[in-house]
Amino acid sequence: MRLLRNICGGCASSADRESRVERGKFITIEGIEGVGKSTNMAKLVAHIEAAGHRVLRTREPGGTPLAEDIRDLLKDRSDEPIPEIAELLLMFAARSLNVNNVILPALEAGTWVVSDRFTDSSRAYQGGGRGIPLETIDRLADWVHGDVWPDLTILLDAPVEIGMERAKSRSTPDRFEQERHDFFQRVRECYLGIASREPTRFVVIDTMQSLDEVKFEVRALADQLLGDV
Ligand code: ATM
Repeated sequence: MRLLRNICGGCASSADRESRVERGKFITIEGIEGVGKSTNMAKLVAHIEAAGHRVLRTREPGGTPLAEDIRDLLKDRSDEPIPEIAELLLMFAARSLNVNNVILPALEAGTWVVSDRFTDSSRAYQGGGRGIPLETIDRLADWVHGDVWPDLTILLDAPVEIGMERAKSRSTPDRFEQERHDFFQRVRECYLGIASREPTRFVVIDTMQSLDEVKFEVRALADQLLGDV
């Protein structure tokens, strides 16, 4: 796992070493709207809890009171245009709060963390969708969360028209959901590109399969990580 802070092994007492808890695993779920993130996240969390682990659920942008306020600004404020750089910086401001105040403390206490979106969303939406270079986003990611990257990222994938159709039936569209088909097409392609470049962290699940098949694949991925502890 890449999520290691400096630990002075040589200077810790043997009591310290014995009490050191096994770090939790960090799993993220990604994808465009309408691919079934919430349903599959709930099943994933239940499966990991059933295996005896504490699990903290979070989401981005959001996850802390202040980060949830930033989420509201980003999703629902329409009285002033938000330049793409401001959008990116607000995403990372919220992420900094979530990583430092929620995600890292949980992982260090041995709790597993399952997050609905993380930095791959910034790469896909602000990078693929809005056109900000991925190198800029990755530099920001390095600054904001360093080595804190997920152990596993599940990318739920579906054609854009299917996702948009499913999402449309749910609620009034927010600022992101009002984007057009070609925006989401770029987001989807960017996700698939990142996944193919990082095959050890990413697993892509085709959500055009039956719900049971998707559930089976998600559980199998969790089982691999559970066996890995
Ligand atoms: P949901 O939690 O409903 O997925 O909405 C969060 C929105 O924020 C989502 N919009 N859509 N469609 C994707 C967007 N988002 C980004 O643009 N960049 C990010 O870094 C994150 C975490 C989310």
